[in-house]
Amino acid sequence: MRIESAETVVTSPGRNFVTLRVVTADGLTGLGDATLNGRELAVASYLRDHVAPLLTGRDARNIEDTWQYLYRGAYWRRGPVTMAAIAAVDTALWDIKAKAAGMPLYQLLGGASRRGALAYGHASGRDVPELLDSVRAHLADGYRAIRVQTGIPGLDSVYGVAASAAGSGERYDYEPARRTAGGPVLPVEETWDTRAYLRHVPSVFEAVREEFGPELPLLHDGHHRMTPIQAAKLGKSLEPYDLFWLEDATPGEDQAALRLIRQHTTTPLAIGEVFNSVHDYTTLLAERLIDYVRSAVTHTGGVTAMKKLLDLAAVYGVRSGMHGPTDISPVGMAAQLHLDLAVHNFGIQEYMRHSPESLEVFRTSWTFDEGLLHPSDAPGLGVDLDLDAAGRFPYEPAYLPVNRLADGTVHDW
Ligand code: GCO
Ligand code: MG
Repeated sequence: MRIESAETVVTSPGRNFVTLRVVTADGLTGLGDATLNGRELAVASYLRDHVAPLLTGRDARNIEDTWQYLYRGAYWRRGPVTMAAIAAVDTALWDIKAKAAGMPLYQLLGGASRRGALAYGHASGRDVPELLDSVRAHLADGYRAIRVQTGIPGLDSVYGVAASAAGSGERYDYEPARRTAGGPVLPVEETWDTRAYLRHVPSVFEAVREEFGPELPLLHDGHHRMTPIQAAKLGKSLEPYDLFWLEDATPGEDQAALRLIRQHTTTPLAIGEVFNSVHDYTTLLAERLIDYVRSAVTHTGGVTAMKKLLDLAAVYGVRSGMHGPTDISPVGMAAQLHLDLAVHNFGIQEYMRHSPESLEVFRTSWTFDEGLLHPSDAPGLGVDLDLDAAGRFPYEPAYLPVNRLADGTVHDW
């Protein structure tokens, strides 16, 4: 099964996506997601200029060997650009293998361990009443687990709060990367105050629990902004509201910081959406400092690497909670849904709905019923790429925001 071509497709149906499309001599097509929000063209060039020439003529069946060839063979290891590129190749080859077998990918990963994957959506509001409306809208749309983010009194714009907290049926999903047609574009700058945040958040969860009761799984993302001692304080102050998890309490590269948080709170902890390798997790797993692994297939080297990471996590009783914002393309999401269905240590799947334009370009077959996602039984990943539709949405430069403290100091966003 010889690889005939490997084409990198950049398209922007409402937001930018990078997709690798691998075609074999016997006519099978595989797709892989390589989208790195705000740095898309770096991965597109890595694939086009450095990886595609190595793929032509290779045997598409040898997924592990191709992974090692691209990882060890590059000499330079890890990093989000490299690992997103390897992920795209790996995912496309799994798509091809499953199509050749005439099976949905999850069958090749061991078969279904559950009926579907519990998904959480992103409720948000500029204030508490708007947030409560957004939670209601998510419940009406079928979500059975909900992430809660709000505006902070005194701050103009805050991570995780959608521009409009629309009602059911309307779009309410948060899209942080801002596009400016025609560029050049500079990132939007936001102002941050951790003390104001720490004062406000417990009252938000109190209001949500009062309105919706104790059952509903609630999640929250700290988005890397706290020091370890501030994160410990927040985890403690949220204990009465029984969170499903507190995510990215501190910047992820400091694994040892999690020790301090863990010593102070029983609020479950999730981390890893900006990680790109199993090596980012070794201390966190071996010392049981986290409860959920947040990596995405797209940024961690694909299905092969994600499965190995989740198997290592299983040894320590740590579960999956794969990253699923809209910047993970429908191809990347589908790959995760197959893993979600197959692995034993599944925890939860983040699921933000893609825009109607994105779903014109990427034809998905997954279903979302009663709060559970299922990847469908279509052979392969179950996603098709409409090249004509992709061509109608050319790339537009976009950046994620930059965060500053009131005195101008750059802070983690
Ligand atoms: C999440 C993430 C996202 C990121 C985004 C950056 O938990 O879903 O924090 O909202 O900010 O993916 O590209
Ligand atoms: Mg996050």
